[in-house]
Amino acid sequence: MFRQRIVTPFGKIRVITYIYVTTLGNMDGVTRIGVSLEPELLREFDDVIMKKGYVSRSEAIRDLVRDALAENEWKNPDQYMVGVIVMIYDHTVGSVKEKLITIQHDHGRSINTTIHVHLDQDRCMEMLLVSGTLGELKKLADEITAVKGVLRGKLTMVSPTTGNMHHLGHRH
Ligand code: NI
Repeated sequence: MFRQRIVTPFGKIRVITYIYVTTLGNMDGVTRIGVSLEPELLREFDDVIMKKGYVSRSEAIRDLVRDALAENEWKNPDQYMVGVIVMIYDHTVGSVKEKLITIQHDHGRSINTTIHVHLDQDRCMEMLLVSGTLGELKKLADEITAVKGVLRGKLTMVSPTTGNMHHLGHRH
């Protein structure tokens, strides 16, 4: 039995959980393992993976493990990445629009395209197609999500060399 820390991509449930894993056997080229979880955590997990359309827990856990391993690859801030920043903001809050435009001009060379959608009377969704180093893109996403009035921000990056995908989410 060993302890494995897995970072889940499901923002609303516990982000970090400890799963105790026991090897049960090795058949058909896969190793079967047993996972012990608190009942409440398992209920939340089942709920989320059902809504996401997973047909089995194994498939969901495999994706979590792949995400955790891919995340581990991206410790190099100089790694070139392409991605998208999605944000929801309330344009009636203070000077949110001016602040967001200033930040975007400061990072102009990392931003290829922006798409703006007016969601309702107050809320806007904006998507930025970005490319640059991991460090630059994280800094840009952090600056955006720190602006008062930005309700939700998410950076999704793809490594062009491996095709691995990486998410960084923020909620205020
Ligand atoms: Ni708008």
